[in-house]
Amino acid sequence: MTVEERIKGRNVGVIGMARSGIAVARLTLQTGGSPFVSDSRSPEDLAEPCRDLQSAGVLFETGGHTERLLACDYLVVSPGVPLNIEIIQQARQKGLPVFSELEFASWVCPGRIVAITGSNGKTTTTTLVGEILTTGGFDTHVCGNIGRPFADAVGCMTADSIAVVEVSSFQLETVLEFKPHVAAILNLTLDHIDRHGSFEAYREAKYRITENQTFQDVLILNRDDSELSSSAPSTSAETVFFSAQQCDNCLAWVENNRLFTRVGSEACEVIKCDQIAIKGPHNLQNAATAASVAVQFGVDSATIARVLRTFPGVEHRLEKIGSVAGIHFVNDSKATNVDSVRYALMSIDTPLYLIAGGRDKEGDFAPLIDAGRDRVKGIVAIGEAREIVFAALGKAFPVQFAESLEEAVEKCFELAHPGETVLLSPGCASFDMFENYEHRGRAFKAAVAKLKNGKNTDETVAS
Ligand code: UMA
Ligand code: ADP
Repeated sequence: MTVEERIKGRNVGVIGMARSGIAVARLTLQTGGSPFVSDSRSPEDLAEPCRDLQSAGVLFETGGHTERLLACDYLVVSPGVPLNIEIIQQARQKGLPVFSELEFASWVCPGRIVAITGSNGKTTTTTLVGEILTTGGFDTHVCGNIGRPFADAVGCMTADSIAVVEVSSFQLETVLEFKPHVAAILNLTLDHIDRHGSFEAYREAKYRITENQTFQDVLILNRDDSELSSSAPSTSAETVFFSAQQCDNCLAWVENNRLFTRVGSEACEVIKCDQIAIKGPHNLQNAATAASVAVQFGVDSATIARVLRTFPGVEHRLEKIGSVAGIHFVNDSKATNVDSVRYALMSIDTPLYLIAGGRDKEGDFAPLIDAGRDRVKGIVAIGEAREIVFAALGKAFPVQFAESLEEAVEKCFELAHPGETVLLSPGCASFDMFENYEHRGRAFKAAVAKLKNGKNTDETVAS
């Protein structure tokens, strides 16, 4: 079916009036369809999007989802909307198709699609791939779960453009024909159990990234990830691997502390690992993924190396925010699951004090004992999960509690010595104490800035 047939003249029911829903409504209008947007929040909460939709002449409802949605030709759901809500169940009973914003936007996308998923590293790798392809001369559009909806980006693309789409399990749950030219799965560890119910269901959603790929497409997998190696997705795509270790049949790998890619039958040295600006073993995997994607588009090693040398990483991911009285502070607020904390501990090479906790996501903190044995001098646990952190790690490390993030920062500052690090890497969601992880990261930086002002030193702290 052509895009025209799918959208033009169709009544498109859109669930969710935040970024994705608004972008889907706009794209529907641009493509000649009639959107109807529905949101469970009150009109007071949605004053701004309501105004925008009204001025664009889009029909909408607030305060709940009604049968008006069931009169549409199909529904497009925002990623944050769980699929078990009543209106979606009713739609399915009625035989009404339900698609994700990702699926819908892909119908309209005129260019090639690179889709990147995984439990951790999506935003870092998506941003890095975007930088490399842009530097390589491509008209590149970074979008998706990273913040700018894919449905927003497709309107700015041409047949020569490349969409680099960060893709979440929520978006993949309701794809039908979504078919990336290049897909990458970085890793798979426990996350989002509250939405998917089990690790298996979460993995199944992630693996849908490749279900429509054909032999002309490429699937890039992490050779070092035990889950991806032991239960790889079944696919028709050409499957290639990357590794942060020596690997004979990988497309990108690390050998003698250098990153290599294979171009044809040739091994090409890209860069010495210590020249890569983003640090830590996980970022080596992200760099190898990005190099693997770049090779698909013929980007040369010098261009890849140029970007890897300067790419500073993304805010709230192992972000060095400065030092006070010789004590270093690192903001890793985006570490919302335990595996990202494990990598954070492996990435810092000084003794450290860890601030962890928040809203529990049923992660098992026990792997942090081995990862932190040589470096963690103490832990300050915060938020709803602090007793869980204590129960899991209290026998291995000294654990204290703090009532607030600011108090946690002060406690760590009292404990730490010059040359040591205070690391915020919570391993939990932020919603018990903050609006989101960015808010938590900003609160951490503000607490550190306050320390700095109290100390009246010349040292710098980013805000
Ligand atoms: N809503 C309903 N009915 C419901 C539930 C929610 O109407 O039953 C409404 C809410 O009232 C709200 C809207 O749906 O108005 C929220 O939709 P949304 O959460 O999908 O919000 P968007 O702004 O569209 O953000 C989404 C992604 N959000 C989620 O997946 C939760 C953003 O990822 C993404 O950046 C954005 O689309 C653009 O593509 C965020 C995220 O947290 C960053 N992702 C998760 C993660 O990274 O771990 C997967
Ligand atoms: P995502 O978008 O998947 O959440 P981010 O790039 O935002 O990934 O990073 C989230 C957290 O995971 C940060 O704490 C970061 O340091 C860590 N991280 C980044 N890349 C990886 C990786 N490849 N494996 C494990 N952890 C990672």
